[in-house]
Amino acid sequence: MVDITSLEKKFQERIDSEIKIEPKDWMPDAYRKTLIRQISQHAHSEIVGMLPEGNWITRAPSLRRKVALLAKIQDEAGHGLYLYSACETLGVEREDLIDQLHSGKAKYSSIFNYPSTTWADIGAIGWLVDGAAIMNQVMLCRTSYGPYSRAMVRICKEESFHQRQGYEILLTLSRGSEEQKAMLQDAVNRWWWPSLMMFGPNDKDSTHSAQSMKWKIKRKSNDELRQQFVDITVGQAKVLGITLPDPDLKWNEERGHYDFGEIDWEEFWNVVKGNGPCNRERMAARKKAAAEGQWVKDAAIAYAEKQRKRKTETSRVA
Ligand code: FAQ
Repeated sequence: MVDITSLEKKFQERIDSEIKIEPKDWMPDAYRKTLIRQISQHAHSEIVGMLPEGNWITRAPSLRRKVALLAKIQDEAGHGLYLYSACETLGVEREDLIDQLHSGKAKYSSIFNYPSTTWADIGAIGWLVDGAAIMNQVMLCRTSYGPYSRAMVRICKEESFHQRQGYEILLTLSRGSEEQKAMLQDAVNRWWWPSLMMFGPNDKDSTHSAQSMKWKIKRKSNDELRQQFVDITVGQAKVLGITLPDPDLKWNEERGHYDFGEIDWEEFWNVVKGNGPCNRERMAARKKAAAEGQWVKDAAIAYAEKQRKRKTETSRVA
């Protein structure tokens, strides 16, 4: 009989020795389950995350801006695909994951349920949303599950480019007319708090953190990463000549960090539960895209099947 306790002990020893876990290795069911949960949520976030930016493709202020925005959104589709592939190595079907998203069972990042109402929002998404995503994802390059960790290395390279293009949009606005400066400030006022929410609940309220840290799926806690993000971002805001919408934000000499105000957790959980400003709109857009793209999937499957048959016939003749 298999001794689960000794398998679990060996598994934890591998993690503690920084040996990556690969798809065919033995792993506890709960490790597999939490990875499927986190990686699929992450994949869904990348795909739903294309929508607020997609809203501005036809209205980008110049050809150069349009090309960069298109490329960024395509990168995000690619990130979603690497992550769905990484998730499939854990024994789940991509179609099932997508069904869970469409039926409202699966979560995706709260941030993508806010509207992008002006061009400055595209800069703010790049600077703050990609900035927060990178802060979280750099540690995930060292996550204990091999396929996830390798996907993250590639994703992080692209995300840092996204963050810079967003910041550059804002820098341009900051040197523009009074209206442009006001548009920049307004976008940052609206995206600041939702960006801080991206890191998840406070450590004391985080359901999965302790176990995920033990398994080295997560290397830093939600609060640690949020603090790191605030510390880095304040200086960048000064260069833009804007204020961050938090009267409690101030340098704490003793802690060597910025103190910041309390997040509106009621708003956060409301958005997570599906009642944010754009949750319904986002899901409707995803479902419409899936239905309208079904013929492409059908055609690709039919083509692959035809190729497979042709190969079998050729090898029979030979
Ligand atoms: N939104 O126990 P914890 C991007 C849920 S990618 C919604 O702390 P955990 C790229 C959490 O799932 C952004 N739900 O959970 C881009 C759990 O619920 P469950 C996405 C949230 O997993 C940029 C419950 O709360 N990044 O932005 C959120 O240990 C620009 C309790 O929470 C990733 O997914 C939230 N913000 O820590 C694309 C990174 N926070 O599952 C386009 C990978 C928490 O029990 C444009 N994920 N919840 O039902 C992670 O690192 C982790 O999953 C955390 C949450 C840190 C997000």
